Amino acid sequence: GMDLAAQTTHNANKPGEYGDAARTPQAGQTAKPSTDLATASTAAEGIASPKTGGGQPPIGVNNTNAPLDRVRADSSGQVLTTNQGVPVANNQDSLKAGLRGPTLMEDFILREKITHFDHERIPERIVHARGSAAHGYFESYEDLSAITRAAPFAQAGKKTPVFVRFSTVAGERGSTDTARDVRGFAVKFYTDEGNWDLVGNNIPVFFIQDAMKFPDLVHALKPEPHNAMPQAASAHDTFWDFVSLMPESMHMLMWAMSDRAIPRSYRMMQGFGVHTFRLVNAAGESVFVKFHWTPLQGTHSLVWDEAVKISGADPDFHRRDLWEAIEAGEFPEWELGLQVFTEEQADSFEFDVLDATKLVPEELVPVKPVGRMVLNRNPDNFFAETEQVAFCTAHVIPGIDFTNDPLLHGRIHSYVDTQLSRLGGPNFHEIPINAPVTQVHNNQRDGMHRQTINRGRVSYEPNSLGGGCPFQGGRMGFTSFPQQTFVEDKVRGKPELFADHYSQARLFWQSQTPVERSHIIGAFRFELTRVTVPAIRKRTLSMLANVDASLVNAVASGLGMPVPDPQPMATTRPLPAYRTSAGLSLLARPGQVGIHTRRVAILVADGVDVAGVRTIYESLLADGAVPRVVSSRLGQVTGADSATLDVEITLEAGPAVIYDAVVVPAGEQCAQTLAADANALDFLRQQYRHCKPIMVVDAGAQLLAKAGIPAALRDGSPDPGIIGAQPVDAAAALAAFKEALAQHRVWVRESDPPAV
Ligand code: HDD
Repeated sequence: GMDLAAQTTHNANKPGEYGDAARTPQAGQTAKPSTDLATASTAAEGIASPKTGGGQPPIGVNNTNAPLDRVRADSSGQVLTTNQGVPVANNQDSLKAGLRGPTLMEDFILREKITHFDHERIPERIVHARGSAAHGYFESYEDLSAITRAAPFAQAGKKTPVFVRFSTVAGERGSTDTARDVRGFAVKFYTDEGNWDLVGNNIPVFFIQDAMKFPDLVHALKPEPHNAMPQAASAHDTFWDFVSLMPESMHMLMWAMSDRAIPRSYRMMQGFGVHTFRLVNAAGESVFVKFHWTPLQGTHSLVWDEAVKISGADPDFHRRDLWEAIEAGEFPEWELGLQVFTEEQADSFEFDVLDATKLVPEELVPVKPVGRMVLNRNPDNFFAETEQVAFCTAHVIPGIDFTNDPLLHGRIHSYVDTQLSRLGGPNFHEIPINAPVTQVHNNQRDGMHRQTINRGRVSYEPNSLGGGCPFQGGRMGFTSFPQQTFVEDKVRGKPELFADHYSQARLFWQSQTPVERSHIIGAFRFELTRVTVPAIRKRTLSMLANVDASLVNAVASGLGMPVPDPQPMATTRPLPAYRTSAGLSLLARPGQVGIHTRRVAILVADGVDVAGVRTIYESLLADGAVPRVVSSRLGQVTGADSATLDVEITLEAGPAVIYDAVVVPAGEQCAQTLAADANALDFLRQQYRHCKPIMVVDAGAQLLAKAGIPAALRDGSPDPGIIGAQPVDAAAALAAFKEALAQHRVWVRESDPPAV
């Protein structure tokens, strides 16, 4: 098991880590207790949660925690020092020749402080600069040794610590979380056979087929080089210029224009390894595999207008959401699924599994659940952990191997290489967050910022002076799968099947519900409206014409353009005729997971039914939702019966878009007061427009009328998302409201253009 006490291996390079020395505070030091790993997350301590029972995080042992104690610093009760450990007497004033005299060169305390500050920033990631991360563990459901010798799958119930970083792709480090973009989903497994990084995205396919095109793709996507605009957006000329000349991007564009690219939360999105990988067992037998992460929180997205407004209201929306959920003990969880197939099966597919613009439909190869991943601890320090973590597709372990996907091969080079400049040298593997929990022994030496103090005179192999150590592992070690290679001419080119750019884009479109299709049309219309060159719009439409007639007609009409001829295809082969694949639709996925972590605003003013608010508040809280009392001003409001209620946030500071639903409680005077505040009326209009459940009690209904919100749908039937409660049936109304909240959105209300 991964129980630290039972751990026999220890990293000789880091002798203090597992020894008692690391756990016993030195005289005069206070150290964070690290022996009880289950409660190591101080933040999660003492917070009762239905998931965690008595306030304890689950037994998810995370043994990345103890090794990091070596480098953790806690300044409580400590004197301020320089980096040399010299106590500092005065941290306010520089050393001067007289109170009004010049600052002295000899002020080493000032100079050390400023010098370190001057170098605080490191280059941001060229892509995926904006991200958020958390610690946790992966637990295998079963022993998968029949198909892979990879350590995390060695036995049922085995736990492997992980560090997971979610990210956007295009935006810079300080950019908004809710931009329309692909999301990175990078998992570092600290296995007992070394680190394995599964560096995936929340979309199972990619824009391009060959790493040769990656710098071009990123240059086209990033802010344009002459004026550095736009930030964190693909809606500009250079991006669409490039992709419309690269029809292989069509499938990925369909996903990127869907609601997948505006997730409600990092906790509510799927993850994919994208490429076809190999699993290899101890006997050296191999199968192909695709990796899928499915969130237990359900898969949910924002609507575009909401995403835009959240960018202003809370640009850290996803970072905050992940952080707060973990602090509250609502540990996000994903199930890992594998699509396993043989090389022979792959040969029979109508697409090439080495083409990263294609997915393997679940109807062809079902997804087999093999384990779960729980994130249960926030980082202690953003820079040291989230910023310095280095994911590399080259980091594989025995049992996991590559295929000949040309995109993957370029990545194997790129990730290690980029860390050399981003993290400043070849020793980035020694940065605590990147260091494996297993032993590291080799003859690599020196370089910038070397931490390890290698002992002895031997740094070569073979050697006799070191007794031949470290020695080659042979069958114990990583052995590349001996895939047969064929003697062919050197060539720059692609297999024929790579030239089908449209059939899976069409499969995706056909698998979407009408609501999702309408959102995809809206996204293409928005992005191409921001494109200023008509020829680029036209060329993109000519690609869409190869996907679906209703799609291209709707987008063209939104742009006021005629539908052009379809772009000539790169292949003359007949395209495979897919029908639909249920798993590709977000809305078709089972998402009924209750109302945990759903944010509910309760709008109040003087005269509100305080007892009613308390009942609703406590009932929502009891089911794991996050209610907030919202009003025009902070302070207290006084109910009709002179009971008082604390306001938690204002309409200005916590606008509609950061909530999943709203309640307007009873109270005649309350409704009148709110009706005079345009912030309250805007709040309700936006909740309505974004298809969120609205509960109104008694006089609260007047407020909806004042905001111009219709109680009925266009066909005259009552809006199922507007739940009216009278005192007699308050309990039933609350139950109906929670049901609507669990569904997340009331799509039947939506229209394009919006009615309210
Ligand atoms: Fe990449 C970062 C995912 C293609 C080169 N990539 C990066 C991250 C993710 C992905 C999640 C952020 C990791 C983190 O949180 O630190 N990238 C993908 C996926 C791809 C993909 C799923 C296609 C299947 N990437 C790709 C190609 C190349 C790169 C083809 C280059 C040939 N990616 C990089 C990089 C980055 C990176 C430049 C920037 C920062 C870093 O690596 O550490 O090396």
